[in-house]
Amino acid sequence: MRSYLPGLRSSRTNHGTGRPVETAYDHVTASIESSTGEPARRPKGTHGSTTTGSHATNIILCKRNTAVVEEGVTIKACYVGVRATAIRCTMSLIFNVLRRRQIQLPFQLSDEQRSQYREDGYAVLESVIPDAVLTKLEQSCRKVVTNVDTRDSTAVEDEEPITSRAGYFEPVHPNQDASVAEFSSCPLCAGVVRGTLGPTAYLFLAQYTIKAPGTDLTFEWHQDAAYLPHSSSHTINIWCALDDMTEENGTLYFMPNSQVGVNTEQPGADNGDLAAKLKDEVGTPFLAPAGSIVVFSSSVFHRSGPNTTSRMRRALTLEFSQEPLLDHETQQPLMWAVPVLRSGATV
Ligand SMILES: O=C(O)CCC(=O)C(=O)O
Repeated sequence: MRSYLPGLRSSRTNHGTGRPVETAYDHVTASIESSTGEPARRPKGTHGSTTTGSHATNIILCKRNTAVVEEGVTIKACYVGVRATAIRCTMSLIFNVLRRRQIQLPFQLSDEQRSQYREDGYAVLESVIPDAVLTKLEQSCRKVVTNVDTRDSTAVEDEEPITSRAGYFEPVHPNQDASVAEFSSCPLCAGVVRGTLGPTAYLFLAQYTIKAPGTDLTFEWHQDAAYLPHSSSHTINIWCALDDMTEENGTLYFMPNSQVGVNTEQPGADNGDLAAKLKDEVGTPFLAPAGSIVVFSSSVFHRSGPNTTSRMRRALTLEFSQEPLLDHETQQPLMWAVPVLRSGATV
């Protein structure tokens, strides 16, 4: 009779005595008894059933390393149960390892993404953030919103608490947020940074950029680099969609191949952003599901529209530089300088 588990011997007669044999195996033991307390017998011609007429067969996982098996009684039912459990455990183990590995595996931009970044100044990576990671970031984002709302509800401005916000632009330092810390140094981010910025990188800002439902909060055409006039360092923005990004909810738009020079002399727009000459241009929208990333050079022109939907539009932006951003006069850091990559390896 064939064995159903490695190391498990099937029932058999003790040669010579004709008595049941003790069958030892590694992980489980089983005794099969009928409901009368008598050892269960498999009717001739049947194979491995757990019930035999009125004799319900109980399978009991009991003492380790010993199974008393009546001559001629199959323990196939037991094998099947144990096998199913073993398969379930193994599958769950493999699944968990793979799920964790998804973000632990080295990540590289594809050739297409590299050339899009080189030519257009930005590259789109659709649905690259694993679901489990996305869930953690959403939770972290929700916590930030709750904290801000709590702060606002107790703050007094002109004697009145702030009751509504058009948007939230809240920095989240990795030292204060484990999900952001984990994500900003994960192989996915490291791969994107390496493929765009190079082998040495510092995180100088991480923030949630959230547009409240039904707000006309917009950002006119601008270059992020225009806000870093003291730096000549190449910088990038890894903009991560926590929600599906659509034209209706205020996604980003890019002006491809506009990453030429940085004009810090642009006049300020109403909302304080630096407006560009591109004022009447629409640009190319970033339309992608939650869990997607658009990585862009800080000198490419981009803008974003209003959120006309009934739901928040949430993103996490991570900004990296090739070297710490220092004030030229004081040599003091202008922003954070969290080392992320050194000689191509994560710090
Ligand atoms: O999130 C947005 O809508 C605008 C963000 C932006 O323009 C930026 O991060 O530079």
